[in-house]
Amino acid sequence: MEWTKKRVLVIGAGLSGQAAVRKLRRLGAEVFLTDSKGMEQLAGVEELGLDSGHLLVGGVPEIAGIRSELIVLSPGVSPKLSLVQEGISQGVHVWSEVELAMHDCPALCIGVTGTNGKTTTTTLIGELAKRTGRPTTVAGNIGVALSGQVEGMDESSIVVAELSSFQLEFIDNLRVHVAILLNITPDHLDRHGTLENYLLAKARIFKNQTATDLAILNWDDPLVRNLGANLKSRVLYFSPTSFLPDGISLWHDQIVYAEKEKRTMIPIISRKELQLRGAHNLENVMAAAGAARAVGLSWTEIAEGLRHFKGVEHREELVGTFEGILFVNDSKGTNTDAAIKALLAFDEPMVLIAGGKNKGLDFHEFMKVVRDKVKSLVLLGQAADEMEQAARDEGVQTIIRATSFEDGVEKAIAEAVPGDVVLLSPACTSWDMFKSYEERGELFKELVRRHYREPIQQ
Ligand code: UMA
Repeated sequence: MEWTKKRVLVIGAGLSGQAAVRKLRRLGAEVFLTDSKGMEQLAGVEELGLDSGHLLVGGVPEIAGIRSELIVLSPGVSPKLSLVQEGISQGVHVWSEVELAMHDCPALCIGVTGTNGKTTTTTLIGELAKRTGRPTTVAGNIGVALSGQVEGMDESSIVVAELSSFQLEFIDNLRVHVAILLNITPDHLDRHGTLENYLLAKARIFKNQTATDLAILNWDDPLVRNLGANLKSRVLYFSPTSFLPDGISLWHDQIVYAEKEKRTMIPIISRKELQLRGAHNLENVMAAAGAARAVGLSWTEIAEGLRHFKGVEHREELVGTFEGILFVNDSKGTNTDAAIKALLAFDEPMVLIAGGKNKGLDFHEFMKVVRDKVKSLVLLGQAADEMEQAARDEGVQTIIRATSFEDGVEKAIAEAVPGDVVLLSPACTSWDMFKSYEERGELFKELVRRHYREPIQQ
């Protein structure tokens, strides 16, 4: 593609938008950046060095005045935005930032999508891929924009990309050589409208695969399993609950790889050797093992990597045990399915801190699990009223309302006794009170540590 003087409009000036601007300018394009926020609310934009004619922040500019040939859309910007709609109606191409990042990158791309487990799986694959000795980059929805991370990579390099439905919605030629779809449960319905649309966006990860590529799919999730029949690529299924004669699955307590044609079954690792807790983590481990095998690691090397992996921050992260109470930070649990999985990973009596900004989800199924697993529910944030109503409908006994995040943590500590778990797993985004789930998780850890001053055991 000829980039010199190509007029490109980047929408959204967050991590993705800024990384896109830097890449486009390196390529020689003429870049316009817009954001609904004003300069005073945007960090890092000044350093991009765009002049006032190209920095169109604090409102929505007229598409006609820009005459852009390409729009690069930040993932958090809805395609329903008038600017995007006008562009599309005028035949302007729309790319997501990941398409721009990868369009000239010759590296092997491993992409991970799904509703939950993406970050754990992406991180784990990154750790495993590094064991091949090949240059490896981990980026994408995980919190680091892909643009800028993949420069200088060649055919021998590996890019491990966490890909969200928002990013996949606007890919064009992005080819994901090893594509993983972990699971699908309702999420981001405020953006996609229906579960079907959300699934369609996720399934775009397979769009440009060829017969030599690999799709790794969850056999136990019918929506995911059914996609396998219509893919151009080879399919590897995994099942965390039952034995598969072809694929990666569970045989008693062993994770095994079986090949029907060769009549072989290779034990990979016993689940007891894994440091990750919870049945859902088996999905992540199995998918990651399949991807690692596809880039040439032996099963023994894979087992070694799996044995060492401790998990990721803000995802069922063990903060520490203070006065006999275990504190768990699952700030990344931003939807009901993730929060349910965190609840099911612990057998101890539990105090749950939940709430934040709802993503258009119904809380009733979640509250059934809360009723069965949780002794006290502390609610906070914008969604607290809606959550309390669902909790009452489902018969949750002890519901406590907090006036702030700090108040919520103090109230949760007051409810807990030695032997309990205090779990932050909000089932909501953090965006009503924080910039990100990371900021929320950091504050949770800090408040807990501050309350106890010194940990009794870590
Ligand atoms: N904006 C507008 N107009 C709009 C909407 C937003 O101008 O109509 C502007 C905002 O004012 C803001 C900018 O767009 O300045 C933010 O863009 P963004 O929301 O795309 O945020 P980025 O900082 O670019 O971060 C994005 C991902 N965020 C989202 O998808 C919401 C990050 O995933 C990702 O790590 C990052 O790109 C790098 O790839 C976060 C996330 O929450 C972790 N993802 C969702 C999830 O995992 O559930 C999908």
